[in-house]
Amino acid sequence: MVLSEQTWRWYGPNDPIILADIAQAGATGIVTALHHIKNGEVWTVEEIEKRKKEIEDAGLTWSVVESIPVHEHIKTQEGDYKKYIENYKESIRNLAKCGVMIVTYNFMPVLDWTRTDLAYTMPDGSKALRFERAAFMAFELFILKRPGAEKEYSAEDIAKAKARYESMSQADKDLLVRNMIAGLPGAEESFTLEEFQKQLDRYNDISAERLRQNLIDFLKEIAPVADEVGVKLAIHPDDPPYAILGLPRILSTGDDFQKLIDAVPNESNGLCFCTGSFGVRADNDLPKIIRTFGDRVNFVHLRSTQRDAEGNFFEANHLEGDVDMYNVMKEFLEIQQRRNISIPFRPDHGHQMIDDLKKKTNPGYSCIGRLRGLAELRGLEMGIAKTLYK
Ligand code: DNO
Repeated sequence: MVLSEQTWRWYGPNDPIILADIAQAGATGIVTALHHIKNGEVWTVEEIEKRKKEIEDAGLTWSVVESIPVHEHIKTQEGDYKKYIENYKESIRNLAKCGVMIVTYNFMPVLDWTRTDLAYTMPDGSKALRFERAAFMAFELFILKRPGAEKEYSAEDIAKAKARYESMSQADKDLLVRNMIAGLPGAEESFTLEEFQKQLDRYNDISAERLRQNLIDFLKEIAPVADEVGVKLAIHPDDPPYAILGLPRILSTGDDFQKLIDAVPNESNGLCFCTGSFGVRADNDLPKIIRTFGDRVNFVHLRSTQRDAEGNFFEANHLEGDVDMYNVMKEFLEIQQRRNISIPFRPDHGHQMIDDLKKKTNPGYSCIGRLRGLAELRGLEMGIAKTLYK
């Protein structure tokens, strides 16, 4: 019987959760990045080894890189983008030299993941992350005032956004702006409103097809290097999984990933199967996606979301919400038996709860909520595995 490798995202020495806490949580693998290295620069063997030693001294293993950020110029194919691609290859080679063999990345323009509310109170008093559509539209139409945005919404939506905007105090507006553009944990960029609009403008002439082609061009360069040194790539889906702010999106569905494999069939070209991101779309059948791409799933994020008819969603407890976690886990286990390897997963996000409510924590990445998620998920895994496999 093959079980998954249970991992935990750690933001490095500045993370308020220390490696010893993670060992107590029951994870064995660490998911981290060299956040101090500027986007686009090479991760040297020396820097990688230093971080690796710190992790190993705590009795843990550096299992997954999340992420080597992809420089914006690679996404738009501007300026020095060829140099940045060469640097990316070098970082992959250096990671392989140090035995860190899975690399997560995303190809979302400008922003990484996006939420409007980082402290949405659940009925039990814990706090969750939430995407509220009316607040999002209020930001786009009345705070950022993105040129042309009003053409993308119905009159009814615009009225909703206006009412929402008018209901906000100045403090609410400031907080919304911070949540939207100040960079959530893991995002390597943060902006002022003016800079943000400038960044969006860089994509004015880039359609989804063009962005997809730029991703394919990037993969055609890096996948052969990853193949050669044995590194597995894991692209993270768009979060949320649809176009926002007029930006093109190219990894929101299983079909999107299929296009990448068709264009770049290299063995290393793989997926970070994130149930929380894909799960926001009702038309994404999660057990089917993981089954379809079983051989390409190199890393898994397990988390659930709960949608409503207005287009809002909040992050639910790991075994609740819209994600069919039981069937996802079953498929995940099946893949691992078939491939005869342990694939790393991490409990993605978690509610801020219990003692963490009194602490300053990284949104989504407090300790106790993720501990609850990990405990529930590993119990689910063990239960299914013991029933199905001997
Ligand atoms: C959010 C994360 C993302 C993810 C990147 C991968 O919690 O899932 O920040 O790490 O998109 O490149």
